[in-house]
Amino acid sequence: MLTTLLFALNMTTTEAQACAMADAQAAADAKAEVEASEGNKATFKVEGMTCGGCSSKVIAALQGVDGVHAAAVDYQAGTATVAFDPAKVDEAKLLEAINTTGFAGSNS
Ligand SMILES: [Cu+2]
Repeated sequence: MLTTLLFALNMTTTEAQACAMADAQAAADAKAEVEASEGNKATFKVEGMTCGGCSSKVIAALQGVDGVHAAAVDYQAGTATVAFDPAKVDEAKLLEAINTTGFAGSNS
């Protein structure tokens, strides 16, 4: 409910929409970089994100995990894509890191 309200407020100005488009492009670029990185790749669903601040929080949590090479988060699509070393970290640990941010991560 709060999430819906915040999203509605966020979309009340044209400036916010222009930013949303730029954010979507930045997220797509970051995702392409992750997919080009070394290691295993995994994409998770992340629920509840509403802005670039939210995605930054999730990216920081993932990058703080030992074995993570790169992480890209798209708050509009509600996804996190991670490149990681499977010898150091697994998908369960990555989900745990996402969940420490307060957003609900799950296998997509
Ligand atoms: Cu946010």
